[in-house]
Parts: sequence; structure tokens; C-alpha cells
Amino acid sequence: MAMKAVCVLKGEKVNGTVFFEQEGDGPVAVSGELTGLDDGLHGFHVHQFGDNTNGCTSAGPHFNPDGCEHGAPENAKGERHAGDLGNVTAEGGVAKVDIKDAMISLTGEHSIIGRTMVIHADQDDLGKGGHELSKTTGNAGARSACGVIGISK
Ligand SMILES: [Cu+2]
Ligand SMILES: [Zn+2]
Repeated sequence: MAMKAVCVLKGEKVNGTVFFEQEGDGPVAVSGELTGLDDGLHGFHVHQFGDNTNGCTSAGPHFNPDGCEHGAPENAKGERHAGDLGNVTAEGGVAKVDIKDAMISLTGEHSIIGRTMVIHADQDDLGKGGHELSKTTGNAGARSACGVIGISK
């Protein structure tokens, strides 16, 4: 039976809902919609902690159970954070999310349940930007909205 999770992201201008679905140990399908964004690419990551006590800041760094450097979602295991879901593209202020990812899970060591989904103000350079932050955050800028990922029915 499929396992399901949901995340309601809230920010000053940016809001949205993202759904997660996984069959067994298969890839996680991530779908949904975010609104209030500037058009263009926006970094989209699972961050370590499900802590929003100080807004999206307290979510901490990217979810990285394997101790890797930041990278692109299509990178091989060991060459990205588990939480690196790359970018979503906004058009007319809206970004539709449609991702399948095999590095995150809804169970076990790579489980994202109880962690935070973050949408950023800027583009994630996927580790290739040559900026001092490229290998840790993709230099994706401010955290525009976030929410804790929870189990759903
Ligand atoms: Cu992030
Ligand atoms: Zn990362």
C-alpha cells in the first residue's frame, strides 16, 4: 500500500501545498503547487529539522544523512544531499511541482517525515555556481516559505 505525506508551505508572500506518495521502497512522487513566486527558478529542498520556531531558519541545513556535498537531484548517490530536489519553475507566479525522487523516502533512514520543505527566493546552482555557498546550499538565497512534512491518509 502507498504511504502518503503532505506539507503546507507558508511564507510572507509565497504559499503552497505539496503532496508525497511512495509505493514500498520505490521513488517518492512529489506533486503540488506554490503561488506568489517571482517567475523563474527557485531552489526546492528538504531541510534537516521539522522546527519552525524561528521561522524557516530553524529548519537548519539541507537534509543530508549521508554526509555529502550539495548537488543536483540527478546526481549519483554520494554526490548530492538527500534533500536536494533541485529547482521548480514559476510562471505567472505559480510553480507546479512534479518530481520523482529515489533519494528521499517516507520510511527508514532517508525518511523526510517530520522534516521541513523549503522553497527559496533564488535559483539553486546545483553545486556548480562557483560561489562559496554552492557546495552547501546551491546559493539559493532566502527561504521564501516552508512547512513541516507530515503523514497523511
Ligand atoms: Cu533549501
Ligand atoms: Zn543540498
